[in-house]
Amino acid sequence: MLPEEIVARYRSDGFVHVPGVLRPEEVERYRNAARSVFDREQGLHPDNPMFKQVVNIWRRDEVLRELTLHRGLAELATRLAGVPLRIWHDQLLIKPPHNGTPTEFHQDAPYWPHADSRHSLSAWVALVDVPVERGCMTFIPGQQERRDIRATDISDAHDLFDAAPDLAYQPRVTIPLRAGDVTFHNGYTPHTANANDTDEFRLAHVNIYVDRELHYNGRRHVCTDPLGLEPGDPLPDDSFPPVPRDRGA
Ligand code: AKG
Repeated sequence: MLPEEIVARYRSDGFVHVPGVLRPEEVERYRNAARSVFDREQGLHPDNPMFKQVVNIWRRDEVLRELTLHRGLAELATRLAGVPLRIWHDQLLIKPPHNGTPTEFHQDAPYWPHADSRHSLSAWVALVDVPVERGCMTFIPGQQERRDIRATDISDAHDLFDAAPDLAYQPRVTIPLRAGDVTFHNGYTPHTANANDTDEFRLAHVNIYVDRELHYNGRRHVCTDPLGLEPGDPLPDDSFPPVPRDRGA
């Protein structure tokens, strides 16, 4: 169970680092699976040097499905969020060695077609050691109540600060991770990840959890476009599984 102090820190900062969530043997299994996905899947934007982004791998890979639906991670996320959750989507974000391209500052939730959402958060799971030089995350603390910022361009280093100039002068917190560590961040916490300037792959698996009771708002998104949802519909359980799953499910 998470100490109250960690939950309090998440609530005030909008992110928190939880070391050692995965055991070394789990990490190795998921890392091998992620590496083979890198070799066999094209990802969303094949020409983008920022990362290879493979979405909803839980539907195609039995091993990574376990990570996306991981009970321990879902329990931690639920404790932090304080509301029942479902998976919105997962994503493998793989930065090859010396990729030369950071993921620029943004909030996540403005991209999503959600209404009535009480909380959303991501679990960013390090499948390798991620020192600063390999592309770990940096957060701007205490900004998770901001709802005034448009969706910004993650390939433009200035766009978030054009949209919200005051953020340029806020302190930033950079969190290097050991393999098996996780950072959880609120869907509205501004964050960035630097380029991978090492000889090793940066392998990160991200579980994105959202309020189980939210509704689709009608906007286009790669995860909902194929489903024919109407504005006001709940997200269907088969595509966006409620978590933690019932034991044995
Ligand atoms: C996220 O998980 O929301 C990110 O933006 C991750 C960026 C990255 O890992 O490069």
